[in-house]
Amino acid sequence: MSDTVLYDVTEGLATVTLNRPDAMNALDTATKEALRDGLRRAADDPGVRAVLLTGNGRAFCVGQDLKEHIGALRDKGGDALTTVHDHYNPITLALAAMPKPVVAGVNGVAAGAGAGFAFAADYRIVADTAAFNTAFAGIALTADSGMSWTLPRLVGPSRAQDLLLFPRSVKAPEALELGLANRVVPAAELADEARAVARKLAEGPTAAYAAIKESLAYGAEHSLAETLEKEAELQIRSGGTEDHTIAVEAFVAKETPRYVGR
Ligand code: T3D
Repeated sequence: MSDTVLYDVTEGLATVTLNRPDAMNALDTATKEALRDGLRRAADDPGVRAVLLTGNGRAFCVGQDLKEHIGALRDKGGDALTTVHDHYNPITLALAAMPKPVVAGVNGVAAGAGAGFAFAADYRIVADTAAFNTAFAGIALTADSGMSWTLPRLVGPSRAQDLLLFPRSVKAPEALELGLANRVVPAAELADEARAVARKLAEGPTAAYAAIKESLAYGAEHSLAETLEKEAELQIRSGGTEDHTIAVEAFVAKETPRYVGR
């Protein structure tokens, strides 16, 4: 793992931290590769039951490192034209299709692909000093990192058009109002609160969470009748987990369930 992305697993929670604070966690090639590989590792590790994605320093992530990018554009080399396929798409898919919950602890500004990654997470807890900025049109690019899919689903098509055509920094209170943030907390409390939310999910019924993610993604693309069939299939799978029996036994006994994550 590169030192620009830190990876830690503690008690079932994988914390993936973007660690280029002096560059506002801009995504150079090494960072994109390490982030992609770290998220895949978290997805494949059965010991990981939730993922927290956050950043060190004053930014969450300002997207593509434009200082690296301009060199690649001028030289007609580097990964300027291939990075969406090689990095942004796999990272976004790893987040969205992660078979366990992903919390974005948005410690500061999230711009371009950085905002796209936060939007692909399942829960966004946001520092009151943070902001989201789609940024793409500001450098004559279209949306990537899944933003054409996630943003209209979060805020509706009209607001998505506005935010993509006229990029601006949407500060935390407005982000909460629009549905870009699930929760806003004082900046000094962001790290602890984000860890607490992610830890609570890591102690939860992992397989049911995976089924909920699958069901929501399916429902977004299919008819009600098809979604009912999918729900039935996923409910049979969820009902067969050890965690379901543990939960019902605990309910009947008026105890707190201790989930095993399968
Ligand atoms: O082919 C492809 O690569 C496609 C891939 C696309 C993926 C993308 O993510 S495209 C979008 C790239 N990101 C942006 O366009 C965002 C650019 N940044 C901004 O608009 C603003 O910096 C922010 C709104 C994010 C924050 O504004 P503010 O006022 O808080 O900070 P600032 O003063 O603008 O920036 C502080 C420093 O960070 C500054 O460096 P300096 O002057 O102190 O040396 C600035 O240049 C640097 N910085 C900010 N964003 C980036 C960056 N450096 C490199 N890459 C950046 N993306």
